[in-house]
Amino acid sequence: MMELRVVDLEKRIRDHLEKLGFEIHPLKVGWYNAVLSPAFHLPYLDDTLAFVVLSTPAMFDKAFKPFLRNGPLKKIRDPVDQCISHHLTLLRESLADQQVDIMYDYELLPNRKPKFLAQTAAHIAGAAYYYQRKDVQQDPWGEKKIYGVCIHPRYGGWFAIRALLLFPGVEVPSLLQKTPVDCVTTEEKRIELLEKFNFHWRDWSYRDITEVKEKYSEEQKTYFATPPAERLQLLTLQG
Ligand code: GSH
Repeated sequence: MMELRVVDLEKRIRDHLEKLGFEIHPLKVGWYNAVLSPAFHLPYLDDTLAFVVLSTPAMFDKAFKPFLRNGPLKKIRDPVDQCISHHLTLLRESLADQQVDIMYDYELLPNRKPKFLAQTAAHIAGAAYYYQRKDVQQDPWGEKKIYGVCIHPRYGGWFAIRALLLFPGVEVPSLLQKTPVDCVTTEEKRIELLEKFNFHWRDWSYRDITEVKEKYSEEQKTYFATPPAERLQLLTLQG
């Protein structure tokens, strides 16, 4: 019974979000909590079902531009964030029989910590490998603070982690954990990736560390490279 319900639930979420250019990956809260210090633990039972939600390059045309076309352009302060919360709210409404908690990547707790660690969640769910300093053996960075970065097997760095969906009423003790595809395998490439991400992130070259199947269009690149206040005037919203 339980398993069928979960398969059905996953299919409903997938059907709703994939056509909008999102990707979902299931995980158990216990897997996530197990790799983090207590300060970051999510207060759910270990077997609780969750999904990490990614936006793929297609989200821009399939969800974002239609969202802008249908809304009152001038009043929107955070169009990207609002587009995503709009669609996840609709999803939640379509799952009216389920309790769903949604945490967005842009949400902070009162102590300024993020509500959830998006890259850890993506790695643990098998969605995208989270490359960190500890994945490099001969570390050349001394005292410097080095941030890690997720790389997706299809989209390289051309995607974003947007949210975590949690189902407090649904426990999935037998969910199988997938390991993320390790697509940056050599020591040299991993060093190059972390160097690009930490010291040259503005040129976005880290996103092309692997061969990608699909990436942002020129229009989408220009959009995200432009300061938020000047973005909307860039877009051609017909069609
Ligand atoms: N808060 C603003 C909005 O909602 O429009 C800005 C949103 C924004 O630009 N977010 C970045 C993003 O989506 C940071 S996650 N970038 C896409 C990417 O880096 O791939």
